[in-house]
Amino acid sequence: MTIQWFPGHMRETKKWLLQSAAKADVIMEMLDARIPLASENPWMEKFCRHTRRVKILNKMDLADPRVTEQWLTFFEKQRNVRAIAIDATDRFRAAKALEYAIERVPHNRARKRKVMVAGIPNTGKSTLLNTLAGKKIAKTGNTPAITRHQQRTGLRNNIDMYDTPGILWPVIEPPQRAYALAVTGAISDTALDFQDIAWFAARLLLHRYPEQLRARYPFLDPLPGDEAGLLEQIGAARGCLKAKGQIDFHKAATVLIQDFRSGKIGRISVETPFDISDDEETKQ
Ligand SMILES: Nc1nc2c(ncn2[C@@H]2O[C@H](COP(=O)(O)OP(=O)(O)OP(=O)(O)O)[C@@H](O)[C@H]2O)c(=O)[nH]1
Ligand SMILES: [Mg+2]
Repeated sequence: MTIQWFPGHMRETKKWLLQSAAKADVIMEMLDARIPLASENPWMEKFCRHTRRVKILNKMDLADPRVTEQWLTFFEKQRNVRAIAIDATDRFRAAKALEYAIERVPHNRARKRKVMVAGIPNTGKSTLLNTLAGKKIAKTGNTPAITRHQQRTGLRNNIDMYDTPGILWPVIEPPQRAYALAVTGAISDTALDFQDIAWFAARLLLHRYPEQLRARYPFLDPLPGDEAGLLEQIGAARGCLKAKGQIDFHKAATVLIQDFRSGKIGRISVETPFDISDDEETKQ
C-alpha cells in the first residue's frame, strides 16, 4: 500500500542515519509494544549494520501484558536480538532501558558513550529522552512527526543521547501493516481512509477483546456481530448523528480510535507472535 505521506524531514533523517548510525555505540530501536513487528522500520537493519541494536517495546502500559510477555519470549529465542519492554513515561523503566542498552558498551571517562534513539513516528523516542533527562528537552505529542531534527543531549554518566525524528517508508506492505501502524497513531490520519482504520480496530476488538469492548461500552448488549454494527451502536449511543438522525460513521470512528489510542478500552495488543506462524501456515 503506497502511503502518500513521506515528508522531507523523514528523507533527510534516513540519509543522516545511514551516515551517522555507525558512530553510535548503541541504537535504541523504539517500537510500539502493541505492534512490535509492524513498527519495525525495514531500514533499521541497514542503519545498524555496524552498531549494536536493542529493541525497546515502548508503551507497554497500553499493550496486553500477556502478549508482551509472549513477544519478549519470541525475541529471546532469536539470535543476536535483545529486547526489553518499557513505559517511557516511567523514570524507573526508562533508566532500566538505558542501562540495558549500554551494559556492554565500554565505560571510559575520557570518551562519551553515544546512544541513538531511532524508529518510526510516535513510539515515544522524545518522551524517553525527556524522562531520562528529568526535564522537558524535546517536544512530544500524540500525533506522528513531532520531532523534525535530530538532537543531541548530554545525560549523566558521560552519555550523549541522540533523539531522532521518526521515519516511515513510502510503500507499506501488506495493507494490514499500514492499518496496524495507523491505528496506533504512527501514520498521519490523513494518509489512509479514517473509517477503514476504525474498521480494522473494530474487527480486532470484536474478535480478540470482546470483554474490554463490553466494559468500555456497556450499551453493547448483545455485542454486535460485525464492524458496521459496532460503529453504528457506538455512534447512536454517543450522539454521532447527521441530519435526519443518520449515524455519522466518521464521528463514531473517531470515538473508537481515540478510545483505543488512549487506552480507555483497555490494554490491547494488535499483533501477537502467533499471528506470524498463522500467516506462514496460510502461505504454505
Ligand atoms: N501511554 C504511554 N504513552 C507514551 C509512552 N511513551 C510516549 N507516550 C506518548 O506517546 C506520544 C508520542 O510520544 P513522542 O515522545 O512524541 O514520540 P516520538 O517517537 O518522539 O514521535 P516523533 O517525534 O513523531 O517521531 C506522546 O503523547 C507521549 O506522551 C508510554 O510508554 N506510554
Ligand atoms: Mg520525537
